[in-house]
Amino acid sequence: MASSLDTVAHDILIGNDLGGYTIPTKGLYPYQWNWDSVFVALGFATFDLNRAWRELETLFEGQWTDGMLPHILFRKNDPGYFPGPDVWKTTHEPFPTSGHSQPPVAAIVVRDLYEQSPTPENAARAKALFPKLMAWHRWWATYRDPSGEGSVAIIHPWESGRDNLPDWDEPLSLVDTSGIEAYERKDTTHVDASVRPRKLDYDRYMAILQSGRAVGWDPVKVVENSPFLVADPAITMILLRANRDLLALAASLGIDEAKAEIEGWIARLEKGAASLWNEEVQAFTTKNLRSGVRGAGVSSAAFLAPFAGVGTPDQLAAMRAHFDRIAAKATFTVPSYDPDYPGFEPMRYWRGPIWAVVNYMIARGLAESGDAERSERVRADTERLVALSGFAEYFSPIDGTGAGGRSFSWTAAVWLAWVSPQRQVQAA
Ligand code: 9WN
Repeated sequence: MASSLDTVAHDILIGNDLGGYTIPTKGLYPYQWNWDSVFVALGFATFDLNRAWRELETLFEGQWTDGMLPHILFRKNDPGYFPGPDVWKTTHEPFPTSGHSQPPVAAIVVRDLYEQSPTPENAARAKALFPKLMAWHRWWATYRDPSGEGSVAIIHPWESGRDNLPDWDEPLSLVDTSGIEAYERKDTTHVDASVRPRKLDYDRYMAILQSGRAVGWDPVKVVENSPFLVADPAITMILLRANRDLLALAASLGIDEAKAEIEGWIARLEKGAASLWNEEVQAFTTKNLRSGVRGAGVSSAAFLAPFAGVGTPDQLAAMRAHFDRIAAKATFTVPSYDPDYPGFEPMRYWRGPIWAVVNYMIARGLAESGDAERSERVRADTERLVALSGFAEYFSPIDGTGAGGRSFSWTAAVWLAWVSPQRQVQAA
């Protein structure tokens, strides 16, 4: 029997469904977001597989002709969010979007949906999405790893999905904000400013946005012109994992002609991920491609190595040691940033708080690599967090306080798909 939290999670998804697409939460985020929608599809798949496919299909309506899948789809204007379509000034039709992407988790979930029920109808839906996924992954390979070295770069902290991570502080400090237009934030009218990025961060976010807009969002010029260009281990590992799933999907669907290209991407990304190993930190960390400076602390990305299938035995042992140290210190796992690092802030967005979707990917990788114990620790912690603070956007790893938006779609979705004790019974 479904628990009351299962019912609440179900009702959150239904309540945030605006008709074929789902917003992350009312008020704070009134549009369709890229990786949110993908996790939302996983949640819908637990009770309405047709609706789950629909979420992904509507998401790809935002895809650009160059293959890029934007981080926000502005289907109708909502003055409650900043920066909206009038600021981004992109030219996508039939509705505007933002100008850069977000973590490429879609192929992972398309494979999940298809394998959940490999009927001819679902094969047709997966086949229709397949070339769109190829185009998006090709866009990453072409424009965000132009040197072919394999690590994938982002041009904006928003593109990472981990917006104010301490690792962005150094690259952001090099961004000149003297030419930014006057602007008014809306996020802090919805939630407390102490749990959101600081004003200085927003000024820099706006300067980078303006640098992309100035070159008409041309994918080559955006990279040349951006004052921020950082190789991100999380994006690199997620894309690697997504390519592994895309390859498996191609095999199940009998799409042989894609095989060699995807295998080429995988080989490149394996090298790229390996190049982000930071010997000093004993973890995979960011690399500022403008200054060469490496991220100096352990972020949640470090624990995505098993999910991506990367890391030598020694590197994975170091990862487990970091996990155990952090798990002993924090009450709940996995903080977005190391609590032993000076930049750690338990309530401020991506500088410490726990995000259920990141926990999902970390735990899935740990389980797949045979580490049932740590995987279960992450799941059980996520269950305790939701039981304590509801379906919040994120949670303090120290005392479990919920923060940011409430009735949050992806928290509800991963509850249904993974955290719920009922789900564990079904999976057993
Ligand atoms: C900017 C929607 C999104 C998530 C991101 C998260 C937050 C947006 C913002 O909300 O970012 O994209 O305005 O703060 O950082 O990961 O996709 O839930």
